[in-house]
Amino acid sequence: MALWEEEERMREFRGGLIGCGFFAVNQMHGWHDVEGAGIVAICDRDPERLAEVGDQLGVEHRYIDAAEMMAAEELDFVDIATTVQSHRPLVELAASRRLPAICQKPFASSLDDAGAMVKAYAEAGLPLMVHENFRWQSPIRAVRAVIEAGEIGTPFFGRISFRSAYDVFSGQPYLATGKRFIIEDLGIHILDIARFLLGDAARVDARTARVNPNIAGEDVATMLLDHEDGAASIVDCSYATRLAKEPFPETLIEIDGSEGTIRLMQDYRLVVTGRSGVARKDVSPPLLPWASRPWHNIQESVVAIQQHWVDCLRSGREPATSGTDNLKTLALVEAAYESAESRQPVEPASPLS
Ligand code: NAD
Ligand code: 89V
Repeated sequence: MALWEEEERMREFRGGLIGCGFFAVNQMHGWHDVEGAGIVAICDRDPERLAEVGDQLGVEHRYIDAAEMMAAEELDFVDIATTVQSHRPLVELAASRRLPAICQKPFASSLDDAGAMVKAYAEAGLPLMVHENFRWQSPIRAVRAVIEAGEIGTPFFGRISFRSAYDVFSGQPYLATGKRFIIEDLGIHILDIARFLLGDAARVDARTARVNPNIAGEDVATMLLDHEDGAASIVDCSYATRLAKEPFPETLIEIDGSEGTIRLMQDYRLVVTGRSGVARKDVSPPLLPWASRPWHNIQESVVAIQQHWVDCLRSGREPATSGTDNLKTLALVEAAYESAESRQPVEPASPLS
């Protein structure tokens, strides 16, 4: 169902961004590149961050309180770029003001909170999207396109792997302090990619480790997934892996199918061995004018997911990573922690049942 009458839907949508921290700068640049929407007001409870981002990106309307911004501005949506603790109150506030919302990952730190946000938006009849951008990276989409084309037949095995020793803590110091780290912050993206490529998973068996003594949570996770369509996959993540050439933030992928294989290797090299023979392709993401290596892969995906949001608002389509969809990724995160704790396979919960 389209939300707006035709004329209304063709105008530029007015967004308000909440949380002007480390990652929001990418989102702000992304909004400049997106067609059909722009950010007209920003909010951060930290006046310094507010001033810095407002000055850098040229936004005059600035608020330290999200409720005030929502009341004072004529907004079509809000983009919530804060850390997880504030997601539920901000999303519920936006729902109460009947504002479509994008919320950063991790959507919530519990399935109950996530389910409550999804329920609030379902009752309001409004769109809610989780900013789960990794599946929007062009190399990942290239892999999915090969599977969809039937080039390798029916997939029966996958390995979705993110191994690095990149210092993520200097940009995001909070990552070093939480009881949970790599599955909740990074594994959540990689589990979502596994779902995107091989479908939903019915069981997960996980092991975790903490190698870096200076952080509180786990920095290594190895997960075995049983997908509902019959494939098995290994999702492995590490921030304790020193390699000859640092691959951050590349996700490396192996998919084996009944008719062939896909390999997405370091430096964005894609090799497909399939029905049409062997094909090699460079699937490097473009370096956008405002982007910087090695983050350009993630930065490009920010533009793609935000454009998808605008296209969905216009058409009334449900976003691919809607709140409802993301519950399944979040349920895998929870199941992985439970499995690592019990050392037993765990079936992810069905949060809305
Ligand atoms: P950050 O701490 O640098 O920024 C968060 C900002 O939100 C801070 O400036 C803080 O003052 C502000 N804030 C918090 N609560 C607020 C509230 N109630 N009202 C107004 N302002 C509030 O964090 P970050 O590193 O930018 O991460 C933000 C989110 O983005 C996290 O959930 C993180 O997991 C996610 N993230 C996603 C990606 C990705 O690729 N999708 C990459 C990095 C971070
Ligand atoms: O994407 C993220 O959520 C980031 C990073 C890539 C550093 O893990 O926190």
